[in-house]
Amino acid sequence: MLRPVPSRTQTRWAAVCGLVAGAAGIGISDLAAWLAAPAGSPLAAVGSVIIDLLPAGMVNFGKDYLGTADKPILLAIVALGVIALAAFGGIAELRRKGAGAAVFALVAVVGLVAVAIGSGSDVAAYVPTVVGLLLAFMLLSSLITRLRRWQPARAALRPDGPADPARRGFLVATSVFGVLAAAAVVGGRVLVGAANRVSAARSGIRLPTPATPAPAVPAGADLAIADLSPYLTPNEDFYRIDTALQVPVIDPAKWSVRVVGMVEQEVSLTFEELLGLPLVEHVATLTCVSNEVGGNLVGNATWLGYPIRELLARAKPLAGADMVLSRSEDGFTAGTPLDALTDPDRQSLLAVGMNGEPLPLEHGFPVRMVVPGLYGYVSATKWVVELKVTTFAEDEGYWTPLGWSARGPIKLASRIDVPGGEAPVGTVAVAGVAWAQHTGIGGVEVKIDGGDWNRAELAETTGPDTWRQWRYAWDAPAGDHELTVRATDADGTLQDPAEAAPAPNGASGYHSVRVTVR
Ligand SMILES: Nc1nc2c(c(=O)[nH]1)N[C@H]1C(S)=C(S)[C@@H](COP(=O)(O)O)O[C@H]1N2
Ligand SMILES: [Mo]
Repeated sequence: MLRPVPSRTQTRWAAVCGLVAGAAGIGISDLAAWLAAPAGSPLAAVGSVIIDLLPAGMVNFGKDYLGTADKPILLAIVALGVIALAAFGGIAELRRKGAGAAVFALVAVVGLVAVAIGSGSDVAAYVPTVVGLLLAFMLLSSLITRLRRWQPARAALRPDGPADPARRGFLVATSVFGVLAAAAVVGGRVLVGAANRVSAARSGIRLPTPATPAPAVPAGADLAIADLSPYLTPNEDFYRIDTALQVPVIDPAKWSVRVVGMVEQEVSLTFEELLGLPLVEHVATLTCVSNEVGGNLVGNATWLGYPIRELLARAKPLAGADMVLSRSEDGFTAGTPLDALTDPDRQSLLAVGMNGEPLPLEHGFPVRMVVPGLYGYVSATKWVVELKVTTFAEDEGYWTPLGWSARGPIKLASRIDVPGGEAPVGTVAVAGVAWAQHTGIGGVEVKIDGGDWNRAELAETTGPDTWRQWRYAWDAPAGDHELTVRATDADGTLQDPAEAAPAPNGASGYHSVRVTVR
């Protein structure tokens, strides 16, 4: 079939369509990266790969002559390259349906390869490129369809004929989407750029040596059984719970926390001042009130921070105050009993470090609270910016009006991690973790089917604020079995067997697993 050869005007407009769609793709992928996966910006990923491929001499030349503008300039060059290819894709799409899609897909593949080089196994990092590609192509094909309808080739034959509604439709759509695409490019860059700058600032932080180091983790704290939760939870495996749609991006140079409310003296502290104070290191197990029996919204880390009691001592709480309402940069609040924060025997920290690194962005960078013994929703405010000394009568934390208790001490709990669903006949290691933060675990027992409770062996710990691993050597006979665990705290209190859902103040009941032995 013969296709009409597009006129030059039409070809030019097709290039404009490609350009608009390409820009939209870049902008949308950056916005998606900002929302979902900051490492997933294809533009930034391609930029990083180019920097890695360039000879060091050239990179340094760029730094010397362009200063900190080197990266924005590189990204602008990459973006222009993408847009030029997209313009070509527009022309290709006009000539032959689907040809533009091929050009766009090719550009996206380059982006995906760059993302793969940068952040490998993180699946979320690929989403922004794919979303950008799909939207860019949808836009391109819709603009090209309008362009075909307009047929400037024919319109050009009668330049002063009646206004062509198809022409108007095409021009309006192209300019509206052109403006939106430009806004997306600028907005996406600004937002992702801010996230990347803060990540870079975080990488540049050297945490001070603690004035009070945590006790060394005893070798016997980790039984090193396959699939048993490690004593210390690596940051990348640490559970994450928050109300933030978007991880707050806070420049540490601009961060400060203020102590206000029922105090003699308002106090404020910058990040630099905080790092200059004598910091304490403390190992503590964080737990979410939403954790189901046997669930994994619990993790153990070495925290580095400044005791909140010291900060409160400077502010001098007034008589009558019984709560501190901590507020995060994104508006979350937690109501913590004042005495849990002033207690000289409880290491409640304004934490800056987690397992030897600055806090990861999603775990509260630059500063969060950690209070041993209390569920996160009433104590562990991430991205904390204000501590208001107040009363339970006067104020309530974010979750309290939504049906959760105002006070949230962590319930004594235990969990079976291994074996999974199956085990071989013979001696099987049954193992897990148990926690009773701030009291400590005194014992763990395991029951097989309807039998007696058997005492498990307890691993060591750095102190009462962390979970404890436990194991029990089970002589497993063939068949289907049910294993159940229960713990006793260091005061001799037995774990509550009554089954309760997480709301309003934490789940209770014993964890059981079914195992098939053969
Ligand atoms: N700013 C902020 N801090 C927050 C929350 C939140 O939603 N926003 N959630 C809390 C809850 S419910 C828990 S269990 C802990 C979880 O901390 P993590 O995500 O570092 O594990 O953070 C607490 N701090
Ligand atoms: Mo939580």
